[in-house]
Amino acid sequence: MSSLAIRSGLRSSKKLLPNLIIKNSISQRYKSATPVVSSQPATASLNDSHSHLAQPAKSSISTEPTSDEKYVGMTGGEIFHEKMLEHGVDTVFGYPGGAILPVYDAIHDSKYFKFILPRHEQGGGHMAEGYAKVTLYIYFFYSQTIFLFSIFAFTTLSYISLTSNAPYSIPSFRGKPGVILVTSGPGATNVVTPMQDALSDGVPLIVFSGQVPTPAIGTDAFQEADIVGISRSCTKWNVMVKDIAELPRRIDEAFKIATSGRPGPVLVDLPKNVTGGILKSIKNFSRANIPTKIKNDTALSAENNKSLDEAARLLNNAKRPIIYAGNGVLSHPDGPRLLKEISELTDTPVTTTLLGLGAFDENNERSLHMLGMHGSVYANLAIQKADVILALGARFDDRVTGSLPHFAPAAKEAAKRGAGGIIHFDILAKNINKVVQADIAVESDVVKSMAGLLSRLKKSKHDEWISLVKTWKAKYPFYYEPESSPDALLKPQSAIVELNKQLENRKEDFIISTGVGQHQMWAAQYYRWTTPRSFVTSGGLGTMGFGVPSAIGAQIGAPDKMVINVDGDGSFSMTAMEMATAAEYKIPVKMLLLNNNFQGMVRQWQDLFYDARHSHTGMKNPDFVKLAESMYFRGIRVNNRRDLPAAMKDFLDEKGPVLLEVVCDPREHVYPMAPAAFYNLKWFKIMATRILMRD
Ligand SMILES: Cc1ncc(C[n+]2csc(CCOP(=O)(O)OP(=O)(O)O)c2C)c(N)n1
Ligand SMILES: [Mg+2]
Repeated sequence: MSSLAIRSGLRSSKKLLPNLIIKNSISQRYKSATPVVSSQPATASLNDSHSHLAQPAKSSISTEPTSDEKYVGMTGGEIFHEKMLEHGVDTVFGYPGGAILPVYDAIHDSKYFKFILPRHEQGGGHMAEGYAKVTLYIYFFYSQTIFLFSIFAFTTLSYISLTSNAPYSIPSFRGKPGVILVTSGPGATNVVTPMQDALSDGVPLIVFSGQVPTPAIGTDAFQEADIVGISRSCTKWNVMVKDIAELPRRIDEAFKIATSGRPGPVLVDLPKNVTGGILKSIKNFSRANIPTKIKNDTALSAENNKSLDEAARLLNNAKRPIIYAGNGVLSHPDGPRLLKEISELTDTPVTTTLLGLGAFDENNERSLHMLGMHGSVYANLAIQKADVILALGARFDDRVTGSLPHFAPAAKEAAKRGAGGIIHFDILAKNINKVVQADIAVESDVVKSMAGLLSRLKKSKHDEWISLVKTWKAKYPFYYEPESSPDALLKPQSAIVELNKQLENRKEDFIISTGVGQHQMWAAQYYRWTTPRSFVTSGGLGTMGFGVPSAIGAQIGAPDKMVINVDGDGSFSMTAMEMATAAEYKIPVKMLLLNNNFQGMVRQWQDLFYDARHSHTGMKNPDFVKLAESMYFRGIRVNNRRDLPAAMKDFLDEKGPVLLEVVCDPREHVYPMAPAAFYNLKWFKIMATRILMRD
């Protein structure tokens, strides 16, 4: 019998028969449906290179009954539904299909959560990521029932967690995970990109995928894909639930693993006979043998404390220190505060990665803004000249370091004399010494390590160093050549400058998402980032198409903020259809579309390194205003300097979903730029001088 027939049989009989009889009949049908095949995938995959998970303790199997008994008599779909309530899930993104129908039936008209149906599973996955990226603070303050109690608990727990060696494991501090529920085969494979994106950027994402019934696995059944195998390298952990008795604990593990350590994606594969079957008894799947012992990465070990002593000694004696802060600083509400305190106490300038933007107020005089390939000249000069580099929750991505032999020569030289070096705090062992050899490493929760460091630091002043850095800041600002006249074709940078100007003093009310390309870099460069978790962007993977859906997810996660997606025409076109999702659910996101009618970033590389041969990078775009209007957005277009301020104001004042298309010059390049192979001090000076000379 086809799955559809089973489904319609269920619907018609449901009216007549008691619930339990229907459930039993379904599970009987599954039992006799297909021959049993012996080749079954591994039960759980601990994808260790991405995670903190210790191997299972083999001897710890226990037969003690667990609280799972309360699920006896429920279908797998119903257990899933109850688990969402238990884990405080308020939004599920997803797309149905045959293999996941028992779950969809169980969540029909759920009172527990909102359901968002995207137009493509990739869109749903990025929505879930956008939601997860902004919910760290929101969850705590808005989802808990008693606001005042939350403040009290927050203060107390922060104090305990940061002043003692006791591990703190409050999921809200890690952000709420994004949850997505998809069907088997193409539904599941469409989420591969969001999973890899979440893995690259440390985003807690939980994917529940339907699967063909267990007896059919390995038979090339309709819509069968080995998603456990496919997703092994793009998840922290994945599992196929082969017995309904395992389901409750597997769902619990998924939440725990996605949100602990360095957050990341997990996948739980749900065969249809498991979700459609009924839990009759809980068997011996006790929680004691769960192969997911989370390493205690939040406590500072004796070894960590020794390293912190050494790190403090280097910083206290530094002549030219710099802090290089990444996404890890944003993993806890206290991260940005501690960063500011460390910077102020030790008079140390701070540069951030792309994903670290917002961790440090960029209007602070010690801010050096973003570093790396398209980072500021002054941040890159400072990191090259610094004698002590304190890397906080950042992983020395190649877009940051450029050519490794040329990276941080002064710190490396100081380390040889015992008078400086590179200090690296990271929660993930894999990130330490992966790219750059650290002189001192603290493998632990970054924010906890920062608190430990702060207590060891003494007040210092670096007048000479700070004044040198300020000279660079004045000499090599982010710069572009403005339009030659008010009617000339707009420069894309002008749109970001105008946005920044109009949002001045109210940045905390806004979240910006982006696609990938030049527009993303200009947003990073010309918007002054002041607020933690206000930037939602695809960093490690650089996923075009991320902007539209992640903005929708962010708007759901942070309903009191206004979310603006700064996008490029190429990236936007990949997932623009999700605007229909926004319209359907009345999500008032804004799209600021920088339309250069080109894959601008690739064109830039073709201009610079391929004699300006624009091989397949130009695009004949649709009429974006009409496209927006067809999906119930308001559409506005601007193409000159004179009209930009009024158009931007109109765009920002609009209460409903709106798109502002900024038609702009395709010839612009993102500067500064340090191509990976030539990244050294000399190159930067040449580049910066060239930019200034154009003026
Ligand atoms: C899914 C995906 N495919 C290809 C790329 C390679 N890529 C990086 S930037 C870019 C062009 C982006 O064009 P657009 O979105 O219009 O942004 P612009 O650079 O013009 O601002 C491409 C093709 C990518 N990052 N992601
Ligand atoms: Mg473009």
